[in-house]
Order: sequence, then C-alpha cells, then structure tokens
Amino acid sequence: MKCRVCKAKANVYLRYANMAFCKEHFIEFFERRVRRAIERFKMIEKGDKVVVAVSGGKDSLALLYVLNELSKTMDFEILAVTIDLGMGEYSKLSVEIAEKNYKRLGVDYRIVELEDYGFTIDDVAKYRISGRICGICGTAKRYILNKVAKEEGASKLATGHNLDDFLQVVLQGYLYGNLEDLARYYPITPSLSGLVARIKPLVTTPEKDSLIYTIAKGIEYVVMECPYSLRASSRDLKNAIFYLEERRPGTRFSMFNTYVKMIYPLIREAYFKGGVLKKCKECGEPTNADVCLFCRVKSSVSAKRSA
Ligand code: Q46
Ligand code: ZN
Ligand code: ZN
Repeated sequence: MKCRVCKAKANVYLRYANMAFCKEHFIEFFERRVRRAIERFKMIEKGDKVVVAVSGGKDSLALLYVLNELSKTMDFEILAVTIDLGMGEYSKLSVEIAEKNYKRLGVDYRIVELEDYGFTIDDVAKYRISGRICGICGTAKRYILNKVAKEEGASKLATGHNLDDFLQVVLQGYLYGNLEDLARYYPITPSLSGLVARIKPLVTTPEKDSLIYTIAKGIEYVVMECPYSLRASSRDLKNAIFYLEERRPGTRFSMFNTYVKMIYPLIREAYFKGGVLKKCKECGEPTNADVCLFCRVKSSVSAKRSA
C-alpha cells in the first residue's frame, strides 16, 4: 500500500477512512485533524493561555505535542500541568515520564501534588472513603486543574479525551438517562462561575490513532495501568462501539456528528439548568452543594488519619 500523499510505501492504514500514509504524512494528517476540531468548535482563540492536563498517558502526551506544534502558528501559549495523585510507583513513573517530555519539548510546566491539598488517592483507598475511587480521583483532578488554571491566569483547560472516550460517555448518558450531564457534554464547555473553559482537542481523534502518533513521534508514555482502574463498564461500552466500527467503518464519526449536530442541542435546550454554581463554604471553589466533594473527601481522610 502507498501513502496517499507522497506515494512512498505506507506505514499506516486507517480503515475508517480507507486511507494509507507514510509516517511523516500520518503525523501531518493527525495534527491537521486536531487543528480542524479546534477551529470547528472554536476551542482556542488568539492570545489564549491553555493549560494542558498531562497524565503521562499516550492521549495526554499526544495532545501536548500537537498543541505545542499548533501554538507556534496559531498564536496561543501553553502550560503543561501534571498532578502527582499519590498512587505509589504508578504516580512516580507518570510524573517522571511527563517531566522527561516537558524537557524534550522545552515547554513551561508545573507539577502539583495532591498530597499538598490534603490527601492522596492511596489514602482514599486505604481509609475506604465512600464513593468510587475513580469518581473521587476524577473530582480531585478537575478541582486541582481548575484551581491551577485560575492561579496561572489561563483562559482554557485542555484534556486528552479522544473520540472513543467521548462516545463512551455519550452512550453511558443514553443508557442511564444522565441527560443533565449530557446537557453539559460537548467538545468545549464555556467558562462559568469560577470554572475555566474546558476543551477536548482530540475529540475527533480515534484512540488508536493517538497511539500510532506517539509511536511515530517517538514519545515515551506510561504503559503501566493505574492500580485502581477497574474499567469494566467503560471498557464494555468502548468494545460495543468498536464492534459497530468494525462492522461499518466510520460509525464512530457518524455517532459523533449526530450527537453534536442533532442530539446535543435538543438535550441542552431541555435539560441545561442555567449553570449558576454556589461557592463551597470551606474552600470557595464552585460547587452544587454547600461543601464541595473535594473538601468532604479531605475532611473524611483527615478524620480517619487522626482516629
Ligand atoms: S480515575 Fe481511576 Fe484513572 Fe484515577 S483512579 Fe486511576 S483509573 S487515574 S483515568
Ligand atoms: Zn507520504
Ligand atoms: Zn471545597
């Protein structure tokens, strides 16, 4: 098979698009598609300061490399942020690999420790704090990234959610009827009382393509799996989507377009609750409750630590 651009021997074949590329032209294609998603959903404007959330995994690092490239021509700046979540060896390795990549690219970065905010994810597991670990971990990441983005005067917060991640959340919303959640689920979430605008530049990038991109660019990423990852239900949904994709290549893109063009606007109209948030009585960060979930977890851990 030959590269569709230069006709040299192809290294990558994308079945969903029936296109083949050599390494160099795959990289170009990948970066152009991210740029198009950014433009289509108006994710980044001139002069933006974008915090890039980097876990050390393939998607967040692919995102970092692409945004670093695009920042040179699209006139915005980036700041990479990694949170040490306090999960033993896994966190150590994640931070180490993220930092190696920051140095390789020469980008500005910050590494923050969850421990400095009051607890670690290992504490949540050890003290059996009520709630799913991944739910609490997700809350902690959103809380800290938003806080750091505000401290740094950032106008956008970018995460590495890819097309498969996005569709999995949409399907989960359909299955369980979480329509209020879906009313806020879109490639860009505008800023809102104390929350920095969030963007998902990889939203039109299939998961496997980020993997190929990281390999093509020689990016070192964390292969080890998180010790708390159960993934059962989210994996099942992804497998279901993948099954449909295998039978009919391109299904994921049509699911995506149907959602953003037709379904999301209807759900938004019917279920979006205006989005005014309260301020947490303890930390002042935005929340739906009197005291935010982050502060509640923090108090439970400190009560158990001193018990
Ligand atoms: S949420 Fe769950 Fe992840 Fe946190 S505890 Fe690990 S698997 S890192 S994306
Ligand atoms: Zn080529
Ligand atoms: Zn709080």
